[in-house]
Amino acid sequence: MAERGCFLVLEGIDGCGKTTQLERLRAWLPSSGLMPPGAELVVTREPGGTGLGLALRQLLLHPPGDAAPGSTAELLLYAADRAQHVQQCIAPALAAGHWVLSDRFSGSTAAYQGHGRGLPLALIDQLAAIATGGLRPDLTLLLELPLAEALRRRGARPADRIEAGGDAFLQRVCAGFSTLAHQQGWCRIDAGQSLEAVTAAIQAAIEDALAGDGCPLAPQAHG
Ligand code: Z5A
Repeated sequence: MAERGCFLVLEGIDGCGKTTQLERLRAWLPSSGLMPPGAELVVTREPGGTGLGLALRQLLLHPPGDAAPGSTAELLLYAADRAQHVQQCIAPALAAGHWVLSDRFSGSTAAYQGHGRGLPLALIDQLAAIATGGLRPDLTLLLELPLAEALRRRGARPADRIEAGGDAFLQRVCAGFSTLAHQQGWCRIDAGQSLEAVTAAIQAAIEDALAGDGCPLAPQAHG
């Protein structure tokens, strides 16, 4: 039976550069020498890593007419997306020995719905345990960027429903991510550097984390 694969997550406010760096990791990781022979890299995202998730993503970010969810319904929809994502995509890939790289995971719910919307973090933790079955990333990398720079990078692109929450909301999310990184031991990356420097910092952080024993399996990650 294959050894369980490694689960890596990128987190951060929108516009911090996750998508750009995810594509660079997609190219680099398989040739990095870190992945065992035969292991494939599954690159995915939340919301929207499954068929159900794509439908939920549309409802969450671009709801039609008066279909915008309130904050509790929003929390539950993100949890539903995650439950399906773990069950259908992440857990089977890890069990087969493949590596999974996800653009966002439970940390985003704690940051946006917890710190941003003000929903109770204890409730969010309980819901995360249900949605993930106890699965946690082996390594979470937070791309930290001041909100003003993230907004500048977003430029004239139209805001989705979450982005349209306003600067005070996004500032709470931004500060929440830093608090979570501190509390949960995430790896913090200065995303305000040049593209090349951010890429180098991410690669070095992954190599450091995986040095020696290979994938640093979190004890809770076997649930
Ligand atoms: N959400 C939630 O509320 N709760 C949850 O549990 C989950 C999610 C899972 C998903 O949005 C939304 O759902 C998100 C949180 C919420 N909404 N908000 N706000 P998404 O998946 O559509 O998108 P996103 O995750 O928010 O990210 P994004 O908008 O795609 O941006 P990004 O991936 O972080 O950045 P990027 O596209 O790679 O880069 C942005 C621009 O900056 C682009 O022009 C790049 O070329 C440029 N860039 C990137 N890096 C650099 C550097 N280093 N220097 C200069 N310019 C750069």
